[in-house]
Amino acid sequence: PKVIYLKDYQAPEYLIDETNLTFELYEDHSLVHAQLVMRRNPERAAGDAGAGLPPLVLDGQQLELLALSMDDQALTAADYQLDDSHLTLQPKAATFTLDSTVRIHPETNTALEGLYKSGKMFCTQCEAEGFRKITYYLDRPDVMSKFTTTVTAEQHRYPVLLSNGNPVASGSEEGGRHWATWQDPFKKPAYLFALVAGDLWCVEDSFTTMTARDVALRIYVEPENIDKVQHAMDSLKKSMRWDEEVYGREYDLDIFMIVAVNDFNMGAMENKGLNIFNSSCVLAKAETATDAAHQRVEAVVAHEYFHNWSGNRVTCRDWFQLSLKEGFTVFRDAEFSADMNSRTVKRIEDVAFLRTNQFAEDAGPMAHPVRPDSFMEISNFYTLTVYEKGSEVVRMIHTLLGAEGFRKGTDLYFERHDGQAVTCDDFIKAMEDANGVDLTQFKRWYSQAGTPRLAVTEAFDPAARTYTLSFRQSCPATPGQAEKLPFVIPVELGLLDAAGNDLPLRLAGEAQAGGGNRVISVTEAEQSFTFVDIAEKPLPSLLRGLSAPVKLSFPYDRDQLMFLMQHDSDGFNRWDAGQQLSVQVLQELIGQHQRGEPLQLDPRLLTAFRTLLDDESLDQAMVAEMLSLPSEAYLTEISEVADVDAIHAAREFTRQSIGATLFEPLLARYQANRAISRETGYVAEAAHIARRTLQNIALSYLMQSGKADVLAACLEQFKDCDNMTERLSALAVLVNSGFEQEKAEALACFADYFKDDPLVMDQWFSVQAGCGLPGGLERVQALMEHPAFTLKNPNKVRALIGAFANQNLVNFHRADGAGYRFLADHVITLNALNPQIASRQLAPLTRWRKYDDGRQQLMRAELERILASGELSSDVFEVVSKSLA
Ligand code: HT7
Ligand code: ZN
Repeated sequence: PKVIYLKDYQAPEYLIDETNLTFELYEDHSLVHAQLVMRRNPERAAGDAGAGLPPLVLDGQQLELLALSMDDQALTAADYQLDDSHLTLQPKAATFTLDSTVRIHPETNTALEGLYKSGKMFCTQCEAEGFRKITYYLDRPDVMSKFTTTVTAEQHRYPVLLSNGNPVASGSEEGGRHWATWQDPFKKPAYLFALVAGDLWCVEDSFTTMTARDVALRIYVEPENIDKVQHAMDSLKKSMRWDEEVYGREYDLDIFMIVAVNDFNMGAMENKGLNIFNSSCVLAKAETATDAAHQRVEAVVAHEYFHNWSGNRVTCRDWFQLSLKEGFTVFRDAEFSADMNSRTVKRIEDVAFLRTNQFAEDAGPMAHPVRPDSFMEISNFYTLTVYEKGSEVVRMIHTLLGAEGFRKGTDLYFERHDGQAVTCDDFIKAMEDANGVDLTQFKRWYSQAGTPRLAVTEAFDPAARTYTLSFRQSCPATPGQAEKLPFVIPVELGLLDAAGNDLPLRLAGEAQAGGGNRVISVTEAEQSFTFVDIAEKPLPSLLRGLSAPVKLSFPYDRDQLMFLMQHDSDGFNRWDAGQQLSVQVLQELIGQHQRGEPLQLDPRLLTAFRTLLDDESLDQAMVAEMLSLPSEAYLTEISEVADVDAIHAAREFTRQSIGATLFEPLLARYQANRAISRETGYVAEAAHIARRTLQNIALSYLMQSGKADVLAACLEQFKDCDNMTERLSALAVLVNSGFEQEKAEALACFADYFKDDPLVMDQWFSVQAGCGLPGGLERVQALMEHPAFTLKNPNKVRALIGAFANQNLVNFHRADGAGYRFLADHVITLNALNPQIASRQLAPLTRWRKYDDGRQQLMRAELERILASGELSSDVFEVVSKSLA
C-alpha cells in the first residue's frame, strides 16, 4: 500500500456543490444513482487559462459502474479510465453535472464499511473512507456538499427509511415498494453521510433549545429492544442542555435521530442528524446492563451529539487533523461526564486508562504524534493517541487559559470556522487570538510523539526559607523521531505542611502569595522554581489531576505516599499516591518472585487500605478506586521487561493478603451495602453506583478467602439481585474462584436465561475470557464453538478474543506461544472478513519488545506468519510491517 503524507496535502481540484442520491435496495444487490453538481475549485484555478482543466479523479472501490454521463451526455468506456480505486475523466467546462449508476452488494459486505446489512437492516458507515464504496465521489473531508437522498425499498421488510437532515417527501411504488426523500440543509463531507432502512421501532421525545426551537428526538431500535432506550434518551437531552450551557452550542436541525445496530466496527458515528450506534452504546436497562455500561452509554451519546459542532459544523481539512474533532470531542464528553457524575472518579478512570493503554501505544512500534505525519490506512489512526492524548492536549490548553479563556477560544473557533474544513493549527490560532497568547511551543504536543518523562528533585534551604523544585524533561525516541524539543508542561501543584495543609505559594520574585494550588509551566529541558517563605520542609503534591500526559518521577518514600493518600487536598493525587505505593510494593514482590524468595508484603499497604475502610466519612466511590490495585496491564506497561508470571503471582498474592488481613472490615462494608441493595432495589444514582462498586470490590477480595459463607453470600447476590451490576460481579467472582460446581451452574444458568440477548452474552463471554486461572486458552477455544459466538460480529470478537488477549495476560502469554498462535490464526481469518477489526485485534502481538527473549521470538514468528499468509488488507499490512520494522 501507498504511504500518504501530510506534507503532500493539496486542496481539491474540483468541488461538489450538490449531491443527489437515489438508492434502490434489494436483497441480492443495490443500485446507487448519484447526481453531482460540480465546479472547478477557484483556489486551484490560477493556471487553467494556459493548461486547461485538470482531470477529475473520483474515488470508488468495489463498485460496478452501470452508467455514466456528464451534462446529460452518456459517456462510454473510451471517455474515462477505471481502475480498482479511481474513475478518471476529463471535464470540458468549469461547471458540470455528473450522473452515475453503480451496483453494490451490501448483503455480502462483512467489512462493515460503506453500505452493509446488520441483521435484517441496511445501514452505512462512511468515516473515514467508506463513502467510496457507495458511489464514485471526491471522498475527502474538505469536499463539502449539500445532500438530498432518496431511498427506495420493499415496504414490508423496510418500513423505516432514514437519511441525514429533514424528511421532505415519501410515497409508495408498485410491487410493494416505497420511498422516502431526505434533505440535509448543511454542507457536509461524505464521511457524515448515513442511510438506514429496516423494521425499526422508535422512542420519541422532544427538546426545546435555548432559542425556544422544538427538536424531535428519535431513537430507533429493533422491536425487542424498545424497553432499553430510555437511558440513552435521557443522556441525549442532558447532553443537548450541557452543550448550550457550557459551550453556547445549539442544535440546528428539526430532528435528531439515533439508530442502534448490532454489527458495528466502533462505538458510534456522528452522521449529521442521524447518528448510528453500536447497540452496546445505546441499549441499557438495569436488568441487562451494568453501571459501567450505563455510564458508557451516557458518555458515547454525549460524544456523538457534541460532534454536531466539533466535527460536523466545523470539520477536518484532511485525516491528519483527526484529533481536531476527536481529541476536542473526547475532552468535551469527559467534562460532561465529570459534571454528571463524580469529577474525581471520572478523572481517575480516564487517567488509569491513558497510562495503561495510550502510554503503551506511545512506547510501541505504532507510536505517532497526535497529528500524524503519514499513514498507509487511515482506519489504523483512530487511536488512543489521537483520541485520548488528543483530549489531554486540549485539557492542557484549558488548564493554561482557564475556563473563561478557553471558552473565548472555542467561541471564536466555532464562529470563525462554521461551515469550514480546518486544521489543528486553526484551532490553536483561535485560542491564541481570543486570549492574546502565543502557543507556538505548545504546538509541539501535536507534532512530537512519545510520552515525555518529567523527573523532579527538591532542595530545601531552612536558612533562606526557600524550597526549590527542579524539573528535567525528556522524551524517548519514537519511530521517525530520534530527537525531541522541550514541551510546554503545565504542572499543577501544592506543597503540604506537616499537618497536611496546602501552604500558600509564592515564587521568588512575586509580590504576594497566592492560594495553595497553582499551575506552573515547565518549558525548558531543565528548569527550577523556587518558593519563598517556606518555614519547614514541605511535601510536594505534583501534577495534580494529571495536568499533563507525562511520566512523573519524584523520590517519594512509602511513608510520604501514605501521608499524601490521607491528606492531599487533591482527590486525584490522593488516589495516585495510593497507586504509587501499590506499585512500589508490587514491584518488590515481583523481584522476590523472580529470585525465588518467599513473598513478603509490606504491611504498610494493608494499613493504608484498613484506614480507608475504617473511615466511613469517605466517598464510597473514592474508597473503591483506592482499594483497586494497579492492573497487570499497567504493571506490564511500567516494566522494562515484563515478567507476566511474576506480575500475576505478585498481584494475586497481594489480593489474597488483603482478603485475609482485612476480612472483617471488608465483610462489614460488603454486608452493609448488599443490605441496602436488597432494601432499595436498583437505583441508578451516583451514590448507589458508588455503593455498588465498593460492595463488589469488597466481594472480590472476600472471595479470595475461599470461605463457605462468602460463597453463600456471592451465590445469594448472583441469584437474588435485580440488576446486572450485582449479577455480573458475582458471576465474575465465581468464575475466578475454585468453586467448580457452583461456577459451572452459575454460568449455565446465566447463559440459559440471557441466551437471546446478544449484549448480555458478550458480557458472559468476556467474564470467562478474562479469567486468569490456568487453562484460559482452552476455555476460550471452547467458547468459540458456542452457538452465540461468531467472528462476523465485532462485539463478539472483542468480547472473547479481545478480552483474552488484552486482559488475560498470564494465559495469553503462555510460555509455549499457543496464545500468540491462537490470536494470529484469527487475525488471518478476520483479515479477509473485516480488516479494521483484524488490525485492531493485532495490537497485543505488536508489543513483543516488552517481553523476554523467548516470548519475543514466538510473537515475532506469529507476526511474520501473518505477513506471509497471503493477500493482506492495507489495515493489517501496515500494523504488522511497522511492528516488525
Ligand atoms: N467519528 C467516529 C469514527 C468511527 C469510525 C472510524 C473508522 C471506522 C469505523 C468507525 N465508526 C466510527 C466515531 C467517533 O469518534 O465519534
Ligand atoms: Zn468522535
